[in-house]
Amino acid sequence: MAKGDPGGTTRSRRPAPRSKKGAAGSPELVQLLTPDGERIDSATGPDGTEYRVDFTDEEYRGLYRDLVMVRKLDAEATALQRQGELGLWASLLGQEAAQVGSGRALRTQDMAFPTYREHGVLYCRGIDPIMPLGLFRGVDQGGWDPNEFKFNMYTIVIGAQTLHATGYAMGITMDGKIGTDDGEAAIAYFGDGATSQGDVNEAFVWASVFNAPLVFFCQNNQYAISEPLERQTRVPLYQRAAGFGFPGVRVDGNDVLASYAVTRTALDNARHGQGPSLIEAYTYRMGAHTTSDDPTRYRIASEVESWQAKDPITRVKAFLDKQQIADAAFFAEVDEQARRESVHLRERVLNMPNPEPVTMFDHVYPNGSPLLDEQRATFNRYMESFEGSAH
Ligand SMILES: Cc1ncc(C[n+]2csc(CCOP(=O)(O)OP(=O)(O)O)c2C)c(N)n1
Ligand SMILES: [Mg+2]
Repeated sequence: MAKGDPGGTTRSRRPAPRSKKGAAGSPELVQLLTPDGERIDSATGPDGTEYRVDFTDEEYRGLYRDLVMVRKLDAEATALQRQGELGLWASLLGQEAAQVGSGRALRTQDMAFPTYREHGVLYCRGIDPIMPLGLFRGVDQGGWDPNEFKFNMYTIVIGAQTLHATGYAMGITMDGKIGTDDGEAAIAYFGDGATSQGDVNEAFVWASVFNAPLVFFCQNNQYAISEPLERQTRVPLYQRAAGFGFPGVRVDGNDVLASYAVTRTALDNARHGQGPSLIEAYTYRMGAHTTSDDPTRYRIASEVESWQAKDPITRVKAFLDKQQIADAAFFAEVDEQARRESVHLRERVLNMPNPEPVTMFDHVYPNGSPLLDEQRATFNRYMESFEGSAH
């Protein structure tokens, strides 16, 4: 999607379709685009909030392009891992709408705290998509500047980033950067499994009692590796928020429009001093947990097929097509761009230089440390011991 402020302007708009409370099959789910590509004008959340989006045709096309791009780049990364070029990859397949919708809802000044799967949000923040591949190839530790892009480093420790985000958001308040349209907010991404972690529950408490400008964005992809959702909770996850004293909403995470709408509203509420909220993006991990996992060991094919019918990209394509917002030439051009960029990504990954082993001691502390200097010297002596040998 083009840079700017999608949904926030008043250029040529589509006429309003119907309005709806909840969505088909689930009275709790905020949905603005059905799996068949039907637009719903507005949807009401559990606390009565009305959600709607107001995009130009160009912005709709931009969202479609984002979704196709992130899926294609992700597929390329999976292929690279299969060919031994990455150590591991955590695919976002199936979660594109939750990530692009929420990622595009962030304003420039907002800070995001990802897990290890948020390649779509990373893309929306304008970070070169090769960055996480360097991390999973083991040639660097991520490589992007969190402050420049307002996107923190990937976090593998489940739930830890929710505490980092809470501290950051409390800092926003202490700096007096809330209360206006230009105010700041933070968003913490985590999974359904992470909700069972102490860190996440502690983050809920702290964010709540300090009224932190923070959006907890839980992508409920139904699994924590092989553990299904029913092993994490007896109540819908968004309802947990009530016990901590802030609002929660469940959104159709395969609907890019609804994901955008709920995230934009939650962030704007936070920046205006209304405190934290929880978004449960109800979605499905279509692929394996990571390339080290075999999901056929713990879930049945018919379940996967039932979610294929709710594909996040197919429904946007159907909508664009039905509304004649895009034609065959546009779809072909997007596919071609995605193909070109994935080839380019592959070429660049294969040409990433291998770092000197001793560089692992760099960047640990900004100003170094005597202990690390000693370890570096020991390591250098160890490496030198191989010089002249066949190893
Ligand atoms: C503190 C901690 N415990 C265990 C793990 C191992 N682990 C890695 S991913 C994962 C499951 C996470 O599931 P979820 O929060 O639903 O996120 P998803 O991978 O589905 O996006 C676990 C248990 C870890 N990385 N960190
Ligand atoms: Mg999960």
